Formats: sequence, structure tokens, C-alpha cells
Amino acid sequence: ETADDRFVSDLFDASVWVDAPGFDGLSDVTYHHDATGRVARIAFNRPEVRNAFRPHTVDELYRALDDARQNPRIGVVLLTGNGPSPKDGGWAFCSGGDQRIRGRDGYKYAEGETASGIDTARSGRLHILEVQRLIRFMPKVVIAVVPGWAAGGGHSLHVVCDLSIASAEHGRFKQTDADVGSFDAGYGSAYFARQIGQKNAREVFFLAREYSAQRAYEMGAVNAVVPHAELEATAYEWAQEVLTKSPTAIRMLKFAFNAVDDGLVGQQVFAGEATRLAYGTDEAVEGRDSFLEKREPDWSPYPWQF
Ligand code: S0N
Repeated sequence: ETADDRFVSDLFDASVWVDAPGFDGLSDVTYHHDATGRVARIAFNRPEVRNAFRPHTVDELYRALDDARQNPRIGVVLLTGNGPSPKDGGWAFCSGGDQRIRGRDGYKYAEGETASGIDTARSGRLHILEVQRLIRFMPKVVIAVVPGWAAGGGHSLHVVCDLSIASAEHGRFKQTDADVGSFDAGYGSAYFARQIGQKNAREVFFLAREYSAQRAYEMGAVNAVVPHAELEATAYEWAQEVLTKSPTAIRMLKFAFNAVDDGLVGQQVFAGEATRLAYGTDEAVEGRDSFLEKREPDWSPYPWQF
């Protein structure tokens, strides 16, 4: 294998990453683990269209993210975009839905598909929203590593990530939804307003202006702005720092941060984790055992704590 074979992006450090096992043949995203198997790097891999996603991209992204979610060693996922574009050298995190193949009912065709060959049960599915929910509800820290444009649905993905780090030189933010008549009225907008305030969020959506990484930082939309060449190394350092923390504390905190905006679903997710913790207590074991042994439970060792 040559260095060229291992090339996925100018910012990709081949000494850090190995191919994620079981993911041969990806085309629209790349998926790597670090040598310790504790950090995942998932990247949009369509730099010639500013990393716009087509349905197949979303399928691959979902599979990679779900694999990271289910891997008990992985604590942090870096979500980024490969680059630069071979056409013009431009950088992107993600520019949202591929507008060339957007039909009246959402996406009608993936490239190469014909109308007769399409699975009508899948057409028009905005399954990028399933990706958003996966990021939102996975009990790991997902960091948006933004080397260039985050626009449209790509902007929404950075919004839903736990943390965002952007390239000082090339990081750009723009919410084009109102320009192209394709809007994210969920996390991408309403939750974004929770992050940066109503006035700022409405400006971003209603004027669809371009914002530098520095301006996005000032608005509270990103956590850090770093030199382009140091972007991925910085994100990896942040990941290492997160990995020194208690997985349970991080999980409970992520779900606590979410719960206030996620209604009963947020409560359900948080409460599920509380139940999981309770199962580990002698008190819960006594409840189970008393049932199985067909006797009254003895709660006397367990105080009504205050
Ligand atoms: C990102 C922008 C601002 C970058 O501008 P810049 O640097 O001037 O580059 P361009 O010359 O514009 O782009 C370079 C090449 O890349 C192509 N390209 C860029 N973005 C896309 C895209 N999203 N889809 C398809 N192609 C894209 C350009 O065409 C150009 O190609 P060439 O060299 O061949 O001319 C700027 O590019 C920009 O504004 N992009 C569009 C951003 C956008 O509006 N995105 C969609 C917004 N909406 C969503 O994402 C919502 C979700 C969604 O779309 C969706 C999801 C699932 C199902 C349906 C939908 C749906 O659309 O309804």
C-alpha cells in the first residue's frame, strides 16, 4: 500500500488512522479508527460538490455512525469533510442535500438510478434527519470538524454535533435553506436558536448570509477556531481529553443537556440511563430476587435518602 492509496484528505494524518474494520467499498464517506480504537473519524468524501450528500451518502454515513455508536471502545467521533476539491481547491464540511438530484417529493434519484429502477418506498425520505437523531442520541461525544463550508443541511449537522471546531482560513457558515426552498425546521433552526439566541438564528436563516469561522465563534456557534493545518490534530487532542473522563458522566451529561429541548423523548432517553444505573444497585437486585423467590421484598437496608 502506498501513501497515495491511503490519501483521503490533505488534513488526514495517515499515521493516526486505520480503516474501520468491515467497511470496505465505501464511496461517499470515509470511516477510520485511531490506533487505540477509541476515536472514530467519519468524513464526507465528495469534495467536488462541497461534500453535498445524496441518499447513498446518507446511507453510508448512518452505517458508519451507528457502528461507532455500538462500539464500546469508541468514546468520540470526529465528523468532518475530506478535501480540497480537485476542481478548484475549495474546502467543505458539508453543503447539505445534493440539489442536482432533488425532486418534487424529495430525492427522486440517486446518481445512476433511473425512474423505473427506484424504490418508491425510499424516495422522498429525508433520512438525513435519522442521522441527526443518531448524533443527538448516541452517548458519545461527536465533534464537527469544519475545514470549509458548512451550508444548508451540512450546517444543521454541525449544529447537532456536541462540539464544533472550525478552520480559521476556510471555515464558512451559511444557512441557504430559505434560498433553495428546502428547510430544516427542527434541530437545524429551533435548536440552533437555543445555541446562539433567537435574533442571531433568525438572521442566519432569514438573510442567508455567509459567516466566517471567527464570526460563528463570536455568535457561540462554534467552540474554537484554529489554523487550517492544525484543525484535525486539534480535534484529535480534544478527543483525547474527552477520553480521560468518566464515560457514564459524559453519557448522563449529554442526555441531560439534550433533555430540556427534547421533551418526553429527552426524558425517556435520560430516564433509561437512570434505570440502567439503578439496575446496578443491591436495592434493585432485591426487587428482582424477591419476585423470583416469591417472597415480600425486604427494603429495610435501603434508607429514604434526602
Ligand atoms: C456551499 C456553497 C456556499 C459554496 O460556494 P462556493 O465555494 O462558491 O462553491 P460553488 O461553486 O457553489 O460549488 C462548487 C461545486 O459544488 C457544487 N455544489 C455545492 N453545493 C452543492 C449541493 N448542495 N448540491 C449539489 N452540488 C453542490 C456546485 O454546484 C459546484 O459544482 P460545479 O463546479 O460543477 O459548478 C455553495 O456551493 C452553495 O450554496 N451550495 C448549496 C447549498 C445548499 O443550498 N444546500 C441545500 C440546502 N438544504 C439542505 O441541505 C436541506 C436538506 C436537503 O437538502 C434534503 C435532504 C434530504 C432530502 C431532500 C432534501 C432537499 O433538498 O429537499
